[in-house]
Amino acid sequence: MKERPNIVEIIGAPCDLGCNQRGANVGPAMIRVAGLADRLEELSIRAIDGGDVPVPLRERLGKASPQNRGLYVATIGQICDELFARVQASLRAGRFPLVLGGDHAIAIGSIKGTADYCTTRGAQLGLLWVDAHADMNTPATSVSGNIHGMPLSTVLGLGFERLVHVGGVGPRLRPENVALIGIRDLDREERTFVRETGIRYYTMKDIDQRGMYAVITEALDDLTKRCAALHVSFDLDAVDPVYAPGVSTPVRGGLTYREAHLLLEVIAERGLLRSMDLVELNPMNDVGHQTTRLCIELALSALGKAIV
Ligand SMILES: [Mn+2]
Repeated sequence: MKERPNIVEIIGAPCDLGCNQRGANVGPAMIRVAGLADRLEELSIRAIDGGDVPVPLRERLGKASPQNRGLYVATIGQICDELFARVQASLRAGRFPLVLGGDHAIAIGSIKGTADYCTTRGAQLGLLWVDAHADMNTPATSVSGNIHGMPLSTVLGLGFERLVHVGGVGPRLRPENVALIGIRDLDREERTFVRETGIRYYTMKDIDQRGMYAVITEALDDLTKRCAALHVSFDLDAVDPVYAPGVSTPVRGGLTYREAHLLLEVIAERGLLRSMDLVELNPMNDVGHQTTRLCIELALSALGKAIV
């Protein structure tokens, strides 16, 4: 599967239950209204809108507290089970699932869906996690208890059992097949975990020193030794807040506009990208819809839009 995917299935996951801040649940609607499908069609990519996975209204679930945190874990588990099934169905139909978050917790469903699809076909999935944060907390290390800070450790097999077993299957991803790119804000225990778990990681310092092209080329050269398929989980907060203010947890010192595009352009050139998440757009914090527009542009770069 070297060619550019020519049918993209847009799947919305309008969930903000993984974080304290409201607003990420509006992300998929904003990206659609701003014209994602039309822009894909301009690239001669057929866009099919698969609609949203059902997400219950937060107002009807009650507030999360240390005492009833299980409430959101169970609900996020259901949302991710559904997303797991939807992503697998999309891949089976020969489509490219483009998953719109929602907070980053929803990536548990999409990544497990693609990883399980690959595993059952004897292939390994490579995961590129692009983020300001490592998202590698566990219920034991998390200060906030927010599940959007835990999805990477969850897909590696650590954390809430309900979420580790989304889709009814165990962990399907090997740590050596994961590359974390753009990190600059980690909790203390998370740092130890990132170092010890065996994943590849590239901090903003690495990107500053070596340049994005060298970093992403090295990451891809290694992943593609073992992996015939790639998934990108792109958290908008990886990008500097100057270009992407519309996120829930902005951190200064992030990717420039061009570094973000170059990353995805180089990934697209390899021809192995099978699925992608674009998460953590929070339109409530956006300035003039620029982060929504950036989401669309990044999707186009990942799907093969070249400058010339
Ligand atoms: Mn994240």
